[in-house]
Amino acid sequence: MSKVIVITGASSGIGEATAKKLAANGNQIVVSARREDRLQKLVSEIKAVGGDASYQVTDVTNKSEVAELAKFAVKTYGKIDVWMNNAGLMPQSTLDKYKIDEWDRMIDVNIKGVLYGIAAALPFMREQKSGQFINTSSVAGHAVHPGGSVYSATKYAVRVISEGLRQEEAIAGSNIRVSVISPGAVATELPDTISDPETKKRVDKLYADFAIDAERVAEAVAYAVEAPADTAINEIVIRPTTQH
Ligand code: NJP
Repeated sequence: MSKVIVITGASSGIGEATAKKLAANGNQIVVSARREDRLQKLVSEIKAVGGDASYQVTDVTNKSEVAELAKFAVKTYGKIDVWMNNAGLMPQSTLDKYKIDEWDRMIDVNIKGVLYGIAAALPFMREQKSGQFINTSSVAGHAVHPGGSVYSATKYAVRVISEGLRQEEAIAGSNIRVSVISPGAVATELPDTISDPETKKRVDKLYADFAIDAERVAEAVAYAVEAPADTAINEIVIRPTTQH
């Protein structure tokens, strides 16, 4: 059955690939991010192959805009079946580089953006007595490496918030599922956010050596979305076979 699926951070990478995959599977997709030209192009591409998609420009660090995104989805398609909190950035560096603005930015987008998404969509899902959150974490939400402390902290937070939400909704009997997608290296624009030259060089090499395509992650998301309603796929960790 067709689902209404909202995706943040859909202007590139994993979000874009997931929008295309879920649209191809017959769902109605609302894509959002800050770059309107990318969103317009994506919606045109989906429609060109017979899919159904709309976009709304949204900065996930702005809670009013995130609330408006949920209202837009309900106004356009009548409900929200799935909300994918996917927007994120990864300006990694060692702590002694004191990139405090980048720490703030990661906390604002990767953690607060997810919380704003939950606050925006949960009331509609509670009302419907059904729904699903897909929150993009990372293998960095399972382990920390030098240069990745703040990014990892944000991705651990996504897993903790997701698990708390899962337990709360299970107790509430709201029929709302929570799924975490934790990718390893995926070939996207994510490393472009790294401003520290040393870290950039290391991450670029790692991605050149073994990053997998975003379509692989999109297939994992589709699996979680398409699982029977009585079954919650709570986390999928997906990484290149050769990533250690
Ligand atoms: O990266 P990229 P991915 N408000 O850079 C958006 C996680 N992950 O697809 O606003 C709203 O192509 C940005 O859109 P725009 C990662 O942490 C990835 O890899 O137009 N949106 C773009 O659409 C992240 O959570 C890997 O600039 C904002 C999107 O975010 C998720 O996967 C590994 C925004 C980023 O797309 C998707 O990232 C891993 C804002 N303020 C976890 N700021 C990997 N690729 O290897 C950014 O473990 N965006």
